[in-house]
Amino acid sequence: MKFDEDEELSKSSPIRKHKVSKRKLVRESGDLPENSELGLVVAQIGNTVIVESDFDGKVEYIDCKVSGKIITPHSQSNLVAVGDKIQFLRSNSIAEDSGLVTGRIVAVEQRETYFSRKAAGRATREHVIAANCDKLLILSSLADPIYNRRFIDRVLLAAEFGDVQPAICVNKTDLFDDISAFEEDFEAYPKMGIEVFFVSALNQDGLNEIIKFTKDSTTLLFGPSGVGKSTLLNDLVGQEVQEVAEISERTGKGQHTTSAVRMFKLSDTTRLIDSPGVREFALWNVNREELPLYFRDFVKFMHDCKFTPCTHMHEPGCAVLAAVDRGDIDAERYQSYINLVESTDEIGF
Ligand SMILES: Nc1nc2c(ncn2[C@@H]2O[C@H](COP(=O)(O)OP(=O)(O)OP(=O)(O)O)[C@@H](O)[C@H]2O)c(=O)[nH]1
Ligand SMILES: [Mg+2]
Ligand SMILES: [Zn+2]
Repeated sequence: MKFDEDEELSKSSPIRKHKVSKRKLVRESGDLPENSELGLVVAQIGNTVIVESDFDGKVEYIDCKVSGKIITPHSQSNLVAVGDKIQFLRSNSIAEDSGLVTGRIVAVEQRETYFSRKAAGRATREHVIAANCDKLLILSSLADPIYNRRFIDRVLLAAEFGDVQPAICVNKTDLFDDISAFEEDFEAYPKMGIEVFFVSALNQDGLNEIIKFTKDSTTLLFGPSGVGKSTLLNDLVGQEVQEVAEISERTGKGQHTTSAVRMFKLSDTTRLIDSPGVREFALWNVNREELPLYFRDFVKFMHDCKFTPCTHMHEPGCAVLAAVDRGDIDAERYQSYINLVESTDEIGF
């Protein structure tokens, strides 16, 4: 099993991924080697995992591989993700690319939270983008590329599945004189307890709310390519730590500039994770019956449906449909629900 299973990521990675041919022996439990050390995965670049070790305040970075025996409770997803707490064994060599001491990951701890999707491409497996993050900032933009509410709603659900607190950041407000129509389009979210921030990362406008949201937690920035994730991250870090690139003139889309998931430490308690822009986002492990429960804005109406179970699609006396008709449930949210139900039909859940 390869641990870097993201085709999109490997295609655009400057460091070519070489096939992991060596077999990995994955076990759910077992004894750790005596001299293993605790570390935190802070970056994943192709087959290389950068691990931060903090021993009595002495911070060090180790260039690790995942090979040989590994103990992990997550054998069904990628074995290692940024944010994972791991045990590693140090070796006495220096990595050519990074100049760091090398090591080997021997165990991964149980993930407290995670943000995952169905792996890109044809394979059906889970791809955990980040583990143990407290919050998720879904980045989108008013134009170049224009936001997609279907995408946002799917990502919100994935956050719910993994127990990560989501918020929505709508970037590039500088491109419009009047953004009131856009603000209206996002009105449904604050009503269900999901914060929405309208910002211009370029002009550093509206960032205070984001600083407040991310303070004292680990936050993953996630969204399509070109929406300004790395621009915003650089603003928040206060330095140009991540490369930023122009939108393609030909397609009006981003150019997949960021190619690796990478964590940055702003203070002892605040961390941000930048991630590569994705082309598609499919949910992992959607259960059709449970789906409505994850639509927070549907839940309070569902109890009044005449039939149980109710798919909220066509049943007479459906309270969710009635709420959509009255405008008490946002029509676009309902459309996202329908799309998801239809996609679960296709994949046979
Ligand atoms: N007008 C405007 N442009 C912005 C803003 N934020 C970012 N951009 C531009 O959008 C382009 C893409 O920005 P990036 O930060 O590289 O986007 P990204 O989301 O990190 O993209 P990937 O790494 O490819 O996923 C760059 O040309 C930025 O200068 C903004 O607030 N307003
Ligand atoms: Mg980027
Ligand atoms: Zn119903």
